[in-house]
Amino acid sequence: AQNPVRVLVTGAAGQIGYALVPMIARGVLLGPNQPVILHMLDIPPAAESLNGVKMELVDAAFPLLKGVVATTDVVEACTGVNIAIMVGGFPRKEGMERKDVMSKNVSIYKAQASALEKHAAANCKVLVVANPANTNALILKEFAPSIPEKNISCLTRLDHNRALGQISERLNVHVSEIKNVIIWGNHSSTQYPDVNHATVKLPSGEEKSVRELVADDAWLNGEFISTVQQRGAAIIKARKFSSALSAASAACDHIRDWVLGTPEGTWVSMGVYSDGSYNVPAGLIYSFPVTCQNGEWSIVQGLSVDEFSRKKLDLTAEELTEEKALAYSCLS
Ligand code: NAX
Repeated sequence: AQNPVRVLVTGAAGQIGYALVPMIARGVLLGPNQPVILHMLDIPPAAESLNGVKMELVDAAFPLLKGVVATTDVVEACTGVNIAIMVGGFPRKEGMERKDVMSKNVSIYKAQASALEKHAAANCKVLVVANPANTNALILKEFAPSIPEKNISCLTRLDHNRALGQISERLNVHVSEIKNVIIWGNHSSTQYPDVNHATVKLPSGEEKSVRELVADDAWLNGEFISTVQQRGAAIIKARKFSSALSAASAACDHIRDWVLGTPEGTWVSMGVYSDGSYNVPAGLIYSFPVTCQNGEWSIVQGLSVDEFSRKKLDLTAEELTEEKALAYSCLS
């Protein structure tokens, strides 16, 4: 039998946590043959509720789940973990200044970066889900200098999946037949969902471009983009709570593809450390199209970027540059 993999979920007593931990325990994250030990972290006010989640995990009798650590101690939570999914953070509350929210999250991610650096397993892979996801991941990277930047990422897969979902509904084709959409930039309303390289596999086996099949540039350049950008708000309006099951599912997709690889000819979107590809400023955590192999992502190179797209790539980069400056101003 394979050795269990230790998976940390922070904010595990929250909404996404509640949807995510059973997926992990069922093998959705790393496949049906990989045993896991769950490490769940939350803060003291949520300790009792966290313990309730642990009780339910015990009661679910998952065959792959070899242990559960539920704690409010960040060192205990981080010790020996191979994968860290950072869902815990400080939410923006009505009337709060952006800077105050940023400041809270900067101090959380600074502390958790140090704990991961000191106590996680070598080569631990980190996924930041909590908002502002790109900038929280950047702070984590800065304060965990011994964790390679290749191992730190943020979640834009939900946005990627939302884009696939919109195209699927529009063309009435199954989502699994569509590939190679891209989310560029920030996990925020400035993100750019790009279908210029996306294709659909037709029943004949032939691949056709999404732009050709949709045959409505006004929709693709307008409503499609804003629907994906605003989908989080639409879910809140409908459900009175923010997306949780789709966020948890996307986090599993992100880690599974990173660890087990993307299918040949297919890319996915991940927020990763920019090396200056596509003239995105280096040193931001920015969502790019990536392929994964042997546990490592690489940015897909050489895709054409038209003038319309260029403006959108730059706009979301500008927002991230501002967020970075705001985060740094919270450090001093
Ligand atoms: P909840 O408020 O339900 O859960 C957050 C949990 O984090 C709470 O249990 C809280 O006690 C805990 N927490 C707070 N500070 C902590 C700390 N220092 N250490 C450990 N745990 C801590 O929020 P939920 O709906 O689960 O969303 C979690 C985060 O995901 C939010 O920041 C949210 O904005 C973000 N999202 C990101 C998405 C993405 O695609 N990147 C999409 C979904 C979601 O909106």
